[in-house]
Amino acid sequence: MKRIVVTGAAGQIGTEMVARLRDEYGTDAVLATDIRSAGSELGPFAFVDVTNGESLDAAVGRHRADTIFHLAAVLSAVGERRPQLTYQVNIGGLFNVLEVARARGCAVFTPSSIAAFGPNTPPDPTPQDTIQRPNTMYGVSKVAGELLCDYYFTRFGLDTRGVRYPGLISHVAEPGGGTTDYAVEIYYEAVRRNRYECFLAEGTQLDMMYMPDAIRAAIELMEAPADSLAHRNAFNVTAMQLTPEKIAESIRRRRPDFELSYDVDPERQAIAESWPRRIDDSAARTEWGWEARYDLEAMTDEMLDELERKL
Ligand code: NAD
Ligand code: AKB
Repeated sequence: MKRIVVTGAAGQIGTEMVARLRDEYGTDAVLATDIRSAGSELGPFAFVDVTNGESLDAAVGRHRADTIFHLAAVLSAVGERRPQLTYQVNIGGLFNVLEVARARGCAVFTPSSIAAFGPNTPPDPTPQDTIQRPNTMYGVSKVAGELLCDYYFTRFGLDTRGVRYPGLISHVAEPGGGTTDYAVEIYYEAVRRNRYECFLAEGTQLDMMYMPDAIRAAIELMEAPADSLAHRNAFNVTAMQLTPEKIAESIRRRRPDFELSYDVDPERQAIAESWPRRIDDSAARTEWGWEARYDLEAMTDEMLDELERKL
């Protein structure tokens, strides 16, 4: 990877991915693109709507890119409110990225999600290769994306790689409308008000990961020798299994008066209940040495330190 285009660069992952890639490969080597301009002053930036294949092709060509980190997407909760848009951006946008990459010989990183599983997937542990019948448009788009990326590898020899991220927790850019957003909001509200009203119910367990691990996972997978990969796309990766009350308990080590209450949103609760409780990431560990570094306590300490500084 030497010259990289990042789509969806202004989002929760993109903001930190671009910064990390620029540290690694140089500021000018990384072109950030999005349909909004957040962070555009920090280095090379272009407005690119991934549903417009020509505009994407022009940006990739002008930058002489050899790699695309494709992060532009609509997430699960917004996806249920806007399923048609989700189809266009998540499936149509990925198709454009793969076609541009095919024409220009680029490697492609595309994140899938725990949302690619559904209510009849074995929830604990969820194997790498298993039943995938999600019941959200976001989940449908993620399964289609996994299959498309595999197809472009086997049919055209394109170097496509990807992981199934769990819910990601971070303090730099706020999340973009997912079901796991509560696990970020809880830290912001702990610092702002010392209390949080959670939209998921007590006991709802989901896989989660702290952002620095998620960024490292993407870069390590893209740098892994191709002949070590039996899978290429959609590697299960996880770091911890969290419930709202587990996070609250961890916050109370530092803020003993922190209060957690619940006002459950039935739509997002139903989405969460259709997802795994614990995914098995042994394929990623075996094939490219994946290992998370942050556990809940280390993440909580860093999240609170950073948000206390920021807010
Ligand atoms: P986000 O919502 O924070 O950011 C997505 C970005 O895409 C936004 O900046 C948005 O402006 C941009 N975008 C939307 N439509 C676009 C279009 N038509 N053209 C170009 N850009 C467009 O999302 P994120 O959390 O950064 O997620 C990035 C990727 O990682 C997505 O594929 C998502 O499904 C996946 N993922 C994220 C998480 C998580 O917890 N954040 C978990 C699993 C998978
Ligand atoms: C969401 O909740 O939609 C995302 C995800 C797990 O894909 N954070």
